Formats: sequence, C-alpha cells, structure tokens
Amino acid sequence: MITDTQRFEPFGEEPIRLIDESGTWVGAFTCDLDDDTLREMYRHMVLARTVDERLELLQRTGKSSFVAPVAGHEAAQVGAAHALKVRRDWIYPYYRDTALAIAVGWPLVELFGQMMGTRADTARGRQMPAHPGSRELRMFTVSSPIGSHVPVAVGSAIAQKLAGGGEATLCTFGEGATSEGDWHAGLNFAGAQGAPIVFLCENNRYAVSVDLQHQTGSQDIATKAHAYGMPGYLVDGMDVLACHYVMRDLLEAARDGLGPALVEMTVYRYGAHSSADDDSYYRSEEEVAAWRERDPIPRYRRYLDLRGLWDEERERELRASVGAEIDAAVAAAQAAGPVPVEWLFEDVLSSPTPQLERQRERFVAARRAAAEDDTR
Ligand SMILES: Cc1ncc(C[n+]2csc(CCOP(=O)(O)OP(=O)(O)O)c2C)c(N)n1
Repeated sequence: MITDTQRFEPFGEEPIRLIDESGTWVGAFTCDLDDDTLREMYRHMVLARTVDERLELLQRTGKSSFVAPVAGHEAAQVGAAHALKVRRDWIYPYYRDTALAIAVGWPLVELFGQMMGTRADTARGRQMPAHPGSRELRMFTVSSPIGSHVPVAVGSAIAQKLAGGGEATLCTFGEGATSEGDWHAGLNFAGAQGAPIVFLCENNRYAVSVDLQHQTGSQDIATKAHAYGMPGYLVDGMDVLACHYVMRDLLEAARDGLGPALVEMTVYRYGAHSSADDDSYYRSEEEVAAWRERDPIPRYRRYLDLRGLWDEERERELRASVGAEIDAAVAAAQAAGPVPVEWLFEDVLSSPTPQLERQRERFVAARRAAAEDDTR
C-alpha cells in the first residue's frame, strides 16, 4: 500500500528542508505552529543538549556507567516528538533518543534515576543506562540488540489496527539497524499488513565505527521503502520543522488507516558513539567541525530570531531555567538512594522457588559481609 502526504514527495534525491542554514523559511506552505509550540521545541532541544552534557559529567565522575550522546540528533527527535499524540500513540525508541523521551514528557528525575540506577528509576535499576521506558507514555523500554524492537513495534501497530482505535506507532533506530534481519522482517510485515507505523531512521552515518558506505550499497536508506510497498522520505534531520511536518503528516496518515512509511533523517552525532568509544580512530576532527557548522540548535534559533520570537533575554532565562531544572532532577534522583541489590530477585516469579530463595539469602549475606569488611 503506497501512501503519500499532500505536502511532501517521497523518494526525493535531496533531503526535505523547511528552514535553510540562515534560518529562513523555504517551505512551499505557511508554518501553522503557534508561537508557544515553536518556542517549546527550542526549549526541548536546548534541554536535551544540556542533559547530554550533564550525563557525560555523571559518567566521568562514576555516577553512571554508560552514556549514548544525543547531541546532533535533537532536531530529528524533537520534531518527531511534537508530531505524536502523546500517551495515545505508541513509541518504540532506541538508546540515543534522549531528546525524544524528554520532549514527550519523560520526567527528568526518572531519566537521571535510570541513568544512575537509583530508586527514582521506574525500571528498578534493571536496565542498562540510556534504556528508557515508560508505561504512562506508551514508550516501550529500549532494547539493546540492534533492530530487535522493530518486529515488536510492527506487531504492536498491527494490534492497534485490529483494535481500531486510530493510534499510530513510531519506531526509531539508527542506519546500522537497517542491516539487521529483524529490520527487514519488520518492514516487510508492516507493508504487507498496512500497519499504522512510521519508521524513523536517524542516519548519523556511523554505526559505532562502521561508516555508511560500508553499511549499505543503497543510495540512501529511504529508498529501501520501495521494497516494502511504502513511501520513503529523505529529510534534513538538522531542520526541526522539516522533521516535524513530515512526521506529522505521516503519523496522521497512519492514524487514518493509510499504512506505514519510512523516514530517513540525515543527522550527525557530535559525540563518540558512547562513553565506551573513541571516535578519533575512525573520523577526522575536520569532519566533526564541518557538521558542527550545521548544528540544528543555532539554526533553529536563527529562525525564531527572524520571526521575532526569541532574543538574548529569553536565551539567558532559558539557559538558567534549564540548568536549575537539571540540578533539581539530579539531586532528587540521587536522594532517592541506590537500588537495593535484593530487588534483583523480585518481580520475576509470582512465588520464588526454594532454590531462588536460598540464592537470595546467600547473596544478601555475602553483600552484608562485604559491606562490614569495607567499614573495618
Ligand atoms: C544485534 C547487535 N549487534 C551489535 C550490537 C553492538 N552495537 C551497539 S550500538 C551499535 C551501532 C548501531 O548503530 P546505528 O544503528 O547506526 O545507531 P547509532 O548508534 O549510530 O545511533 C552496535 C553495532 C548490538 N547492540 N546488537
């Protein structure tokens, strides 16, 4: 089933953009977002970038064990988040979606609790850091094996279609995921069943150290949609409004029963793949610097400036309030205290087996002895 939006052509050779580098609107239609929404998108982008910086500090000071930086992906994720009907649509994110999670309203205290494994973590410390999930937000917990959430998201979308509630599903991943069998199985099934799902590929050109040329022989990722009977859109992922409008049209089409779509957003990750990676081995400083020139945050700021929606005073206030919000969330997440290791043994079986009980007792006793040793 091929769907189309009224505003955008699928399979274009050039990425769809609505704001150019100078911040000038270049769309063929008028932007209909109200001023508050336009400013809120900017706030979310700045908040996500600042959270990213704080997470790096927390990891470097041993408070968190792992970080997957989002910087450079903010426009893609915030644009998409604002196209969702939050708490109605279903979200299947991946580990780099910090800005998406923030923009759909994942509380910062839960975010930092998850990153540090404290009692503020609704997953009770059982996930690797950077693996969010939220029942309230209908945000499926991130799964580490690349692409493994794609067939699950499609199954969920098919279930929504059968239930007839008019809900859409968003499923995100990096371009590396498109080389996994799960990805192809998922897209094939979505196309065959007309599932109400939009697949969003955040193409930052690297899967850890593997660059795009070694990832695929395709001219781009969007073109792969042809094979699955759905439209594919190539979008400038550094342009938050292009990301927003394309996602808005496609999620709406999915809710209206017009079937799935694939969107490729061209982004760049400014940081290393994760806190366990050294990117100097596989990309040059010049390349990173060139992409920094295209940073989605100042570009969007220029747009807001040109429309008279932003100024230095607002910028100062925003930076101060974002800093204070993050300080408060980190403090609250830490104050919640570390997750007790005994929680490892809970919530798996309705009544633990005798063996599990014995293991738990031995484990708790060993921990206690180790703690006493430490205090001697
Ligand atoms: C099935 C599987 N293979 C390998 C890995 C190790 N791994 C973790 S992240 C990653 C790169 C994924 O790159 P991409 O999908 O492009 O997303 P990005 O990290 O660039 O945003 C790899 C290979 C994994 N988690 N799962």
